[in-house]
Amino acid sequence: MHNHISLNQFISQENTKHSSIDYDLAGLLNQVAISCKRISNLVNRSGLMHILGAAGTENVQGEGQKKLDIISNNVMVKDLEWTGYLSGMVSEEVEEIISIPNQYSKGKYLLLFDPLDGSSNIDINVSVGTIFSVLHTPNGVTHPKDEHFLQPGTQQVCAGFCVYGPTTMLVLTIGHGVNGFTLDRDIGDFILTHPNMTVPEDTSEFAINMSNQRFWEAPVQRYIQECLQGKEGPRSKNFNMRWVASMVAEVYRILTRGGIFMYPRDQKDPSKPGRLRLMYEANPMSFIIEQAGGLSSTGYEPILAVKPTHIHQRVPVIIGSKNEVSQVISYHKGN
Ligand code: AFP
Repeated sequence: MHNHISLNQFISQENTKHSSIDYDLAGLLNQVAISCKRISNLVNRSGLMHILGAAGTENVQGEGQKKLDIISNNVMVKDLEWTGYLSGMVSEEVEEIISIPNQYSKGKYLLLFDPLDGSSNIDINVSVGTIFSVLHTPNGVTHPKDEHFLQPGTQQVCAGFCVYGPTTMLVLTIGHGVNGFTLDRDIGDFILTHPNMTVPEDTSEFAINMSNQRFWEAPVQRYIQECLQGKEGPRSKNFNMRWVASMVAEVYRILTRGGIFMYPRDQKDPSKPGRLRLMYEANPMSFIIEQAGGLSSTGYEPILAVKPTHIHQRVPVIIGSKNEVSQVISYHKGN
C-alpha cells in the first residue's frame, strides 16, 4: 500500500512546518478543493447534463459566457461564502466584488478566481481548469472595496489551479514550493502525486497564438522568428510549438517538462495591454511558476511586481523556463 498523502494531510503537515499557514487558510484550501471536485464532476458530466454550449450572456470582459462558466462561478461562490474564512471574492465572471452575505461571518482572506479558464475548449472536450489566488484582508477591513483587492502578486498568501484533463490535478503553492495532487475518484480525495514540482531552466518548446503574429511588438516578433529559424538560426536549435488555448493546461505542461508560454501585448486591440487578467490568471500562475524555479514577466517588469489598478485589468504574460523567459526579457530592453 503506497503511503498516500492526502491534500488535507499535506496542508496539516505544512501548517506544522510553517507558521504562515493558519487553520483558516487550511480550511479555505480544503474548501476550494471541494469546489474543484464539484466543478470537475460537472465538466465530466456536462454532455449528459445538457450544460454544454453558450449561455447567451457576456462577462465583464465582453466575452461570451459558456453555461459552465456561470455554473462553475456559482459553485465557487456558494461553496465558499459561508465558511467564515473570507471577507470578499473577485471572479472573472462577475463585474463587481462578490460580498459575503450578512448572515455569514467575515474572514481574514480575499479569494480571487477564474472559475473555468479555457472555457472556449469545453464544447470540444479539451482541458479546462480553475485558477485561484488568496490575499490577506487588510487590517480592520470587514467589507472590502476594490482597492483592498489591488495588491501586487508578491502579496499572495497562496495560489493554485485545478486542471480538468485526462486526470483532474490540483497544483498548489503556499509559498514553500509547488506540489501536485491527483484526484482519486474512488475515494474522492486529492492525493500528493507530484511533490516539489520544478520547471527545467531551459526549453525548446514555445506556446503562443501564432494567428496574432502581425500584431506583436518587435521583441516578440524577433524571439519567435529566431525560434522558427531553428538550428540554422541564432538559437542553433530546433523548437517545438504547442497552443492549447487553455492557460491551465499550458502551465501544467511547463511545470512537468519546461517551456515558455506567451500572451504578449498586441495591437489587435490597443485598448487591451494583453488578453490575460492580472489578478486571477497572471498573478497566481506567476506565483506558482516562480515558486517552481521559473520566471514570469510582462517583458518589461516581473508580473508579481505589477501594481494593480483595476480588479479585471489585463497584462502581457511571458512565463516559463527561466533562461528562455530571460532571453525574451533581454529583447525588450530598450524597446
Ligand atoms: P477562455 O477562458 O475565454 O477560453 O480564454 C482562455 C484564456 O484566457 C487562456 O486560458 C488561454 O491561454 C487564452 O485565453 C487563449 O486565447 P486565444 O483564444 O486567443 O488563443
